[in-house]
Amino acid sequence: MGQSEKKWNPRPMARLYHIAMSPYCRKVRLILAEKRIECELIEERYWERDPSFLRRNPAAKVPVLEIDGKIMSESAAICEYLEEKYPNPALMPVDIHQRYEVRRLVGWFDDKFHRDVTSKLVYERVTKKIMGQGYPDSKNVKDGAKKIKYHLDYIAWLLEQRSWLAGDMMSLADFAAAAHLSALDYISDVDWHRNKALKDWYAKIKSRPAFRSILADQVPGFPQPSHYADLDF
Ligand SMILES: N[C@@H](CCC(=O)N[C@@H](CS)C(=O)NCC(=O)O)C(=O)O
Repeated sequence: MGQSEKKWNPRPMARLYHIAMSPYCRKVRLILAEKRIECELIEERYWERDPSFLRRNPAAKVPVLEIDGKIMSESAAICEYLEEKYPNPALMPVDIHQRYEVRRLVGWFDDKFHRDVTSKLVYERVTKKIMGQGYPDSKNVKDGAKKIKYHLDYIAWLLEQRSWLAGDMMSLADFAAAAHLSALDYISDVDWHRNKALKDWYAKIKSRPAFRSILADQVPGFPQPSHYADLDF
């Protein structure tokens, strides 16, 4: 292969099996992009249970990342691997207590926030339709819409004391939160006017080059709202 061919057709360093609206997949995409790791995205309709997908991840969940000759699943483990293997830019603080805080918040968003909010809004409104599982359960949607308020207030409360969610540096915790919020923002379920600190934080993270691929997402049957990719939302 000639030099120019290499330049125009670089071999992807990584391959991510994902679905666009999955917060866990979005988090991994953001971390890969922050670390400037090129990644080929492959849509994996996990509910179709493709045998090759089940071989890659018997847990049948996305994201699945192929990198460095390995196949990886579980987004938190993937992100920590990326952090250790590709430490620049650093997305984990050095101090052990601050590292704990990052991990606590990643857990908060990927477990509690997901259970309270993302699963009740994104999955009910979007994923169910894509999977052909019928209409949103209005009780769940109502519950998610109620609970997101408390979570947005919690984020705002954290940001009143810190410049980033887990402390004074941008970390995996910010990307975990932004991954969920960006999926919710795609369906206009985040009230950015609820708190200025919250909006300013999201504006900072949204304007990072790493966010571009997520802002370009188009989910068939769900047109992107105009504010979604707008940096002055
Ligand atoms: N703990 C996993 C959760 C991944 C997950 O639940 N992904 C969803 C899509 S957002 C999925 O693949 N669900 C399929 C299933 O539960 O069968 C992670 O962090 O990677």
